Amino acid sequence: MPTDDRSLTPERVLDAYRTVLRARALDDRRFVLNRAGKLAFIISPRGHEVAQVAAITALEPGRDRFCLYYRNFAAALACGFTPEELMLSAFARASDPSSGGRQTPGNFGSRRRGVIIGSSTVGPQIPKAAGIGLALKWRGEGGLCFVSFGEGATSQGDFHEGMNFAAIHRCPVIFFCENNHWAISVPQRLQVAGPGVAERAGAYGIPGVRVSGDDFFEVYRVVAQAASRARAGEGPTLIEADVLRLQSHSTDDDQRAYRDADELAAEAARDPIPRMRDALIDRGWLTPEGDRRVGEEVSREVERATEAAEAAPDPDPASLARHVYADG
Ligand SMILES: Cc1ncc(C[n+]2csc(CCOP(=O)(O)OP(=O)(O)O)c2C)c(N)n1
Repeated sequence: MPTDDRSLTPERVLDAYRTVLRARALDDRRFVLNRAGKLAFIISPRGHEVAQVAAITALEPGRDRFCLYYRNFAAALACGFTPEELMLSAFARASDPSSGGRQTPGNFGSRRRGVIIGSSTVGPQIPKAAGIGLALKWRGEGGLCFVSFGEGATSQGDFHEGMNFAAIHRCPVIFFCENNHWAISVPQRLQVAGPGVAERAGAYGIPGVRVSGDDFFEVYRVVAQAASRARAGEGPTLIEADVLRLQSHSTDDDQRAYRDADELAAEAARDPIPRMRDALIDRGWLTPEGDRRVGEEVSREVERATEAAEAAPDPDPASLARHVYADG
């Protein structure tokens, strides 16, 4: 596996950029559909997209396992979920591949993509990932488990249990904390004691790395390095990606009620997507005209995905107890 950005071809990065734009455009559409009363509830990845897609780009969907959390909409796209599949989940349709419309959207699951479905509870994917990492180590096929969560989750016991277990058994796990500095309305200073999350790795004797989540190339680099360590049998790494929460916690929340208006405006001006676009233009990998074309293609994809998902049938009420009780 690559350990630096030299192996990132322009094609791979442009593909990742398209995924980032797809995530943003789909999410914007989901927001409008929610306000129109067509979708019950969604959690936005706005501000996290670049970090999420960069991380998954450094890994191997199909070989690796992914324990994603509810804000990982862009990561799910990078793992191979299609726009239509994610819209089916948003509309809670029968053909939603994650749960047949049973879970809240944001609980991503796909056996063939190695994405292990979670729940909306904060934290339990973390010890689960440690166990999956141990199983992958025993299998000896070089796969690893990537697990993501917010900084709020690091004050749960699950975080410490998962880190401790994975460190003791040198499990091939990447702990990826997306620190947006807010857990709903609770700021980091009331949630995370000490200077931050990355420092906590030292207590378990594993590397802890802090990275700017708006820098595609840096996030790719640190995740690729953590992957190399994991595949070489050197154990887990904790990565803390500093990101912005550019949208309220969920569509049921309004962050203007508890966040400073100037701070929100300043963060909106630091949107990571234009930064990624500019980096690609600077490298000569993208032109403004090419950017416009990708944007238009993505808009058409969103149209098609929305129409298909809206027209898809709801789950059959007779199947309500399926996967809850044994059939028959
Ligand atoms: C165990 C548990 N406690 C509380 C909640 C309610 N809850 C849902 S999301 C959330 C905030 C988590 O914040 P963070 O981990 O920082 O992730 P973010 O949503 O900011 O990405 C809380 C408290 C929950 N779902 N599960």
